[in-house]
Amino acid sequence: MEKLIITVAVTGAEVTKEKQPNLPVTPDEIAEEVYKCYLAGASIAHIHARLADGTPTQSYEIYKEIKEKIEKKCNIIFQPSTGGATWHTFEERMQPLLTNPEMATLSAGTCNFGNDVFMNPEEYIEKFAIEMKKRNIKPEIEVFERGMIENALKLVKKGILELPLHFDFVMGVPGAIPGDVSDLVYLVSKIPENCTWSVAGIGKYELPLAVHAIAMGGHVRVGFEDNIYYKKGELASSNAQLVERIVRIAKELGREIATPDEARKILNIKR
Ligand code: KMH
Ligand code: ZN
Repeated sequence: MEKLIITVAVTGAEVTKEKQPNLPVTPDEIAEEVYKCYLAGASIAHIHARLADGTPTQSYEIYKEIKEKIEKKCNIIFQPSTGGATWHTFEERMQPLLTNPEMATLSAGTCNFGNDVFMNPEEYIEKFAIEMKKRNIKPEIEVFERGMIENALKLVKKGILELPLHFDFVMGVPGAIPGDVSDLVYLVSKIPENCTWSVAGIGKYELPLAVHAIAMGGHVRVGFEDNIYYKKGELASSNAQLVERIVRIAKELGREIATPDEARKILNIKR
């Protein structure tokens, strides 16, 4: 089996310091947290920027600052969010792409997101994909519902996205696909054979889906964006603690951990 790519989603757009006191918020805090996760075994850092007061922002300047601070510390793959928070405009969501990251997320459809709606009409998906192609940015296709796989494959037919794609199944968001193992097996069965995939289980789904992904040959995303607990009733002490657990489990299951450069090869990232 391929080595395991661990993505860490250290901050997200929804979690607050009130809920998780160890949440990294400032560029310095985010870069330091990402570095600790890199040392623990993460090879991709999925990034959401925040203002100093914790408000989610898609500001080009702040993403650039975070990128530069991370790059000074390590060679982890910087993967900013084009999803932002549900209330960010399309133009705001575009801004992180101006930092020319190696990789970025591309949400492939609209879904309910708790009490909000995460808006991704075809026009948005296509425009994000065109910008990524122009800048040679590897998209990670975020799949919150089964139909989103087809939306991405439609763009392959149009020549805007290229196979093999890398999918991230975000499972257990209230209002979108649940996080049962049978749902994961179903999604995996619907992507083209040569594509790669990871799973980001929300909340209580994070650990069981990660364990199944390791065994199935997929890849794993963990971090405070998706889950703030180490176990029921016990907050995680850091994002690195969540990465370290995945590394331990993977080793027990005979899956080696990919370095950032090995992840670049697996994902066909050429710069
Ligand atoms: N915060 C969510 C509304 C992404 O990063 O690309 C969207 C999200 C997806 O987190
Ligand atoms: Zn995100």
